[in-house]
Amino acid sequence: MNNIKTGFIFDLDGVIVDTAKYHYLAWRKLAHELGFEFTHEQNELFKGVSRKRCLEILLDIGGIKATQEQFDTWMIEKNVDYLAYIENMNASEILPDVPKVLEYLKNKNIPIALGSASKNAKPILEKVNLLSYFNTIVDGNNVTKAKPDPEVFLIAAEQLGVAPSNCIVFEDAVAGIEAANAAHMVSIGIGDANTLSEAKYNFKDFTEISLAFLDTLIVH
Ligand code: B16
Ligand code: MG
Repeated sequence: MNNIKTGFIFDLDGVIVDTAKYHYLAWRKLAHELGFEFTHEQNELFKGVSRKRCLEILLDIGGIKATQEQFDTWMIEKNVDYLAYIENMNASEILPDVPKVLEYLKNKNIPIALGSASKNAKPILEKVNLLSYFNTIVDGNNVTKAKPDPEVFLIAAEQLGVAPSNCIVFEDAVAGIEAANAAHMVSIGIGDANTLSEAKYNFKDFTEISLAFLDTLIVH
């Protein structure tokens, strides 16, 4: 019988795959069309942030006022370009040791959720062949409030049937760590420890996470 009461929730971009580089290319293309530059540094502001909020920030950077119609058109245009960039993604783009961790949890029958701001999460997981590891996918299509609101993670916990305080969240974005903490979950920052200083634990990537450490997080 599976008596494990712990659930694991993974963010997508920056945790499972590096789609940030494709988001960047699509936003930069739009910025160029609108006549301004969009840098890698500015792209950092977009991590974990919803598509709508990203466009608002981009237009602020370019000093552009948009009508609602233009705003909607540019949202669609960015996503069409983004989908073209990710079209050929495959398993080679999975970040190091992510499959090892997923496999370990799956073999222990531990429920696993995706908790992402992206509305393209499911097709991306399909492309990289990881969809079958997830008991539930909660993404930008299922939430009304974006991270740092805890909604995405609370829905994931509910769908996994696990108490929020027994959920572990892997996140690469400041807003995501804030959301996990607000949900009273165990937050694990993946990336720069200084940037993600609010996380309970910090790792550069999954190669630093041992299976013994995962065991310490699992409540029976
Ligand atoms: P989409 P995550 C986030 O993914 C990205 O980090 C962020 O840059 C992007 O704007 C957001 O998804 C929405 O993505 O345009 O595909 O709906 O880190 O929450 O997995
Ligand atoms: Mg992310």
